[in-house]
Amino acid sequence: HIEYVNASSHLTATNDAEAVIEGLTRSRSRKTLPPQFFYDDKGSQLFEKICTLPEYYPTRTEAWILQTYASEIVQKMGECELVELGSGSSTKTRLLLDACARQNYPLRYLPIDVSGGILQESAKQLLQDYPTLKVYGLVGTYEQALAKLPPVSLPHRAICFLGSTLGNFYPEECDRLLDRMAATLNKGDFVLLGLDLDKSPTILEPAYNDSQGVTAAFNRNMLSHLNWRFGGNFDPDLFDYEGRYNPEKSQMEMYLTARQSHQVRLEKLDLTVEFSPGEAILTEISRKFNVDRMENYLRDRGLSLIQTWHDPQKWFGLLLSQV
Ligand code: AVJ
Repeated sequence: HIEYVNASSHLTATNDAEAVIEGLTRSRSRKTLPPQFFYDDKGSQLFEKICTLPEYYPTRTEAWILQTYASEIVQKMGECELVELGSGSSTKTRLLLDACARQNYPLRYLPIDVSGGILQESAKQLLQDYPTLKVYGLVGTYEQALAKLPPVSLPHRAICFLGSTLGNFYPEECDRLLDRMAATLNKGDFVLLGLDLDKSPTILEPAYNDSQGVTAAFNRNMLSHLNWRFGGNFDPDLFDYEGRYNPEKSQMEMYLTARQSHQVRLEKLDLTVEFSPGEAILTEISRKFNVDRMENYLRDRGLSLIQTWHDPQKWFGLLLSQV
C-alpha cells in the first residue's frame, strides 16, 4: 500500500509567484528563475532523457558506483528507512533497495518530490516489484516535506540526496537545507549524498550543451511552464540556451538569452518583463564539489563523513555521513 501525503501548503503557490516576480524584476543583477520550475511533467520527462545522453556522464557514473558498492553502503547503514529528496523516477534507489533486500532488511521508502505525478507513478511500480516494501510519499519542497516526516519505524533513517541535486542550491540555501536535515535526524542517522566533483570544463560543458539539444529543450520548457502556470506569453524560441562553466565558483551556469528586444507578459502575476537583446535569465547553477572541502563543511553541520565511494576516474562521489 502507498501512504501518500501532500506536504505542500497553500503557501507554495504564493512562494512560487513571489520567486518568479523577484527573479524576473531584478534590475542591475541578472534575471533568474528557481530550478524547481524545470520539473513539470514534460520537464521531468526531458530530464529523464538528459540522464541517458552520451555527454551527460553524472547519472550513469553514479549508477555505476551504486551498482558496484550498494551492498557495502547498506551494510554500513544497517536497517534504515530510506528518505529520498527529489526521488523522481527512483531508478537509482532501486539499487539501494535491492541491496537492503539481499541483507533481509525491512524495506521502508519515503520519497519526496515536487512532482506528484512522477512520485505516484514510480511508487506504484516499486510496490509491484518489491512485495514487502512500504512506501510513504511526500509531495512538496524538501523543507516542507522534511518538516512532515512521520514517526520513524526502524532503528535509523538515511536521507538520500542523489544525482548531485545539492549542486542546484546556492551556498546559503545549501546551509539551510543541511541544517534542516541535521535537525530532522536523530543521533546515529545517516545522510547519503551523491555529488558531481569538480573537473575540466572540457568534460563539464558538453554535458550541459548536448548535441541533440535536449538540455536546451529542457531549459526552454521552463518558459512554457511559466506560461501555463502564470498565464504568460513567453515565446521559448526567442531564447538561445547555453551552459557555461564558471571557474571562480566551480559551477556550471545555465542561461536562456533573449535573441531580440521584446516584452513578456505574465497575466496572473500582473507582471510585464522587458528583455533587451542578449539579456540572459540564469535558470540553474550546478555546483561541482571537492570531497575534502565537503567533509569539513559536513563536520561543521554535525555530520561526520564515514566513507566516500568513487568511480575509477573520480568524476563523481557518494558520501556517507552520520549524525
Ligand atoms: C538534477 C540538478 C543534478 O545539475 O546536473 C542536467 C540538472 N540540468 N542538465 C545537474 C541538469 C541540465 C542536474 N541536477
